[in-house]
Amino acid sequence: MKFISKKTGLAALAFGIGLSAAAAAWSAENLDAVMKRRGLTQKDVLAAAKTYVPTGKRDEFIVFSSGGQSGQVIVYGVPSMRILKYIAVFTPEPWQGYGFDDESKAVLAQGRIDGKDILFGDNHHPAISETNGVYDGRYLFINDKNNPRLAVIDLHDFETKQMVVNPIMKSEHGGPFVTPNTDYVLQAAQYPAPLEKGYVPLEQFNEKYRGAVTYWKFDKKIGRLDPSQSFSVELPPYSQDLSDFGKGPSDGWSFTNSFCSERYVGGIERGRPPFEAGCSQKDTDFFHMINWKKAAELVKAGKAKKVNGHDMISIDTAVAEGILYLVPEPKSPHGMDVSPDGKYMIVSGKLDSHTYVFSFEKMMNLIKAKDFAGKDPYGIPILDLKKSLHTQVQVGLGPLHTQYDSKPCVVYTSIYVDSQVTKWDYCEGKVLDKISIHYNIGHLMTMEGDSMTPQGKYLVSLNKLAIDRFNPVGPLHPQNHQLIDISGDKMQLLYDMPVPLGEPHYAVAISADKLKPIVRYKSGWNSRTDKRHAHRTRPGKEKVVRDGNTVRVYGTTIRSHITPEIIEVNEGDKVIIHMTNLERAEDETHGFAISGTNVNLSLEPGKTASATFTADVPGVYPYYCTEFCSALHLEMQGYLLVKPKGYKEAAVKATEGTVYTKADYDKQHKTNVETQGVIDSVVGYITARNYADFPSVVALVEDATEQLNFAADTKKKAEGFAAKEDWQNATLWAGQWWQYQVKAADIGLRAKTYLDQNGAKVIKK
Ligand code: RUQ
Ligand code: CUA
Repeated sequence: MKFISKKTGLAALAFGIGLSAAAAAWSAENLDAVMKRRGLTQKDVLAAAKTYVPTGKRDEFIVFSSGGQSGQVIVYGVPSMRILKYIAVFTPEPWQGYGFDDESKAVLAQGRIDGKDILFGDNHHPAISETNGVYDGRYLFINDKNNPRLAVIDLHDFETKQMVVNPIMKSEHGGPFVTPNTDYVLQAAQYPAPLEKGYVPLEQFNEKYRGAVTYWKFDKKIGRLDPSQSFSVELPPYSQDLSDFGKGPSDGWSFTNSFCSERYVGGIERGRPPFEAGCSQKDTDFFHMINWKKAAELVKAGKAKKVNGHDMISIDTAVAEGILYLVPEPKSPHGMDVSPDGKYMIVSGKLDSHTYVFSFEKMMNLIKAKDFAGKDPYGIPILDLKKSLHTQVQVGLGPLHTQYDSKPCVVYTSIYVDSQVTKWDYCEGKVLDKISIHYNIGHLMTMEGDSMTPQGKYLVSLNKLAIDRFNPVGPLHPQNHQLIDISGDKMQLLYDMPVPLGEPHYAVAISADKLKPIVRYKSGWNSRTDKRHAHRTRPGKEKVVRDGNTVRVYGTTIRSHITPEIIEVNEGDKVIIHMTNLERAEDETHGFAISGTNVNLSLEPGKTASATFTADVPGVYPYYCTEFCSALHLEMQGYLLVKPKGYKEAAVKATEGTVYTKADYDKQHKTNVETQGVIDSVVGYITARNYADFPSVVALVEDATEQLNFAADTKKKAEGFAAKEDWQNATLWAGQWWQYQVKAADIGLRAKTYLDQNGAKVIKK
């Protein structure tokens, strides 16, 4: 059964050339009536007006949010809070073919630990690459706390390209953070553990367990981390936590706080009080100040030692070389946020109601004067807390993270226990405003708020629980992102967005105009390596190559067929399928899935993706395109035939489902000739305009031209068979000729609509 009849198909084409439909009439109901009917207040309507993005319009900022335990990244727009995409990172994701095609499996394989596939990630902190301290929109980094890993996402196509496993840590939390030019990406350990592999009893915690900070070298040109040029600084077994890089005057330094500097090891079952008691005894913990630029020089000078093949500067070397200091900070701290000008470090202690503003200048003066308050058990100099402080502000109970406004000195701190956001002035040290959020705020985020150029305008509160906020969906609730307007003196709550994908720890937001993602790949592209695919296929060059027991299929997809349509293999063969999507038009993605094989490819325009499997069970396996790509999408199908071992082909003649006559052929031929008239008028319309000035129309025209070339080829075939009075082949090829025409016309109409909507000009009559 055909999806559209030939008649209506043609009518639709003709309609497309004609006038557009009249604008839909507006409903007679006015705003007051709607407010009354839906029980909305003035305030609600104002908030709605501030977040509503009309149909066809786009958001001003793009948010990259951690997807928490889903191992993914959630992309959404501000102010609309519309979700745009999940980026697959540490976890297989079938829609994107991630973990289902060979190319992305290779990325996931980089994240193996001790040879094991780790298909879960606990994402915490996304970070956008910077140039001169400003978000440049090129790369996104995200960490996995549970397995100490880091991933690189290229924002030119929003795909995960690389994963690295920390060579010395067992868990990791404070990262990633980037230097102002993204030459290094920082990752700080969380739970202390032996740095070398193997077992060490907890009794040797103080001597053998360690923390660390790793500085991953990033090559911005190729967009990859370089493990061979990366290094770590060994730290005491204090649970390191959030970190930040210095900037401006503090560029060259990094700051990493810690909790449980008591070095408590717990053990309820051994009759000891639990971790929570032993880790919160002291009034202060320590943050670590590390001169990473000098550390990099020390590594170059050969002063690092190798641990698991990785360069690490020991605590002793760091102390002797004067690159490591400790500063007391409020207990159980959870944020470390360097001011946009790089002069201050703001730290909050979860168990303190104050937020502390440290002065980089004061701390450097203490270091220069060797004015230390003491040493920790590992010999690291400790600065005096009071002498390091710029100011201390009472912001509320359980302060966590701080983000910066575009207005000078203005910051926002999340207040976990009080469930509030406090707006305050860190220069003057005074509170300016408070707003209650729905529940248990964790991180908070302002637009580009951790860069040197915060954009202000909006703040998102990332709340840990949703409780009764949304329609009930069972015991596992979504979490809640709340959008807050910070453009005025008073904060105003605008919108609640349930986040249905793990605990979103942190998010970053960038001006949408800084992102320039591509809409198609260069033809035959391996998107994971960003190179031409070694097994790409040009149109007409599709083939199946057998080499012993290995069958390699070089296939293509284009509206609306997969080539080849029949793949025949023998039981036990290793099958490798490379599919190239020949389309150029924006959003013409095809999928490729084979029944019972776990094969599912996402083929965006230009992409080549592969699937490798063993055909171990004889049988018939339909395959098809999984994206509704055209009216004949359902017909985008084929068969994988796996023949049993030793199967002998019997000579059976196939019988046709339907037999065609001369009358059928003539009817089809007439339709095709009429259709060509319609196409010619669309082509005339487009070529009379400056379409070459619109790259997306050029891509459409290229695709349409290709379809028309196919149409011309099949026309010849149909007419050739008609000359031989083979009406079966003649009619079927004439049908295919018409298919190509329809696709060409369909693409042509898309181009025409685009030109009409984007102010194309007539260049010739
Ligand atoms: S988390 S609520 Cu950054 Cu992992 Cu703080
Ligand atoms: Cu291609 Cu559906």
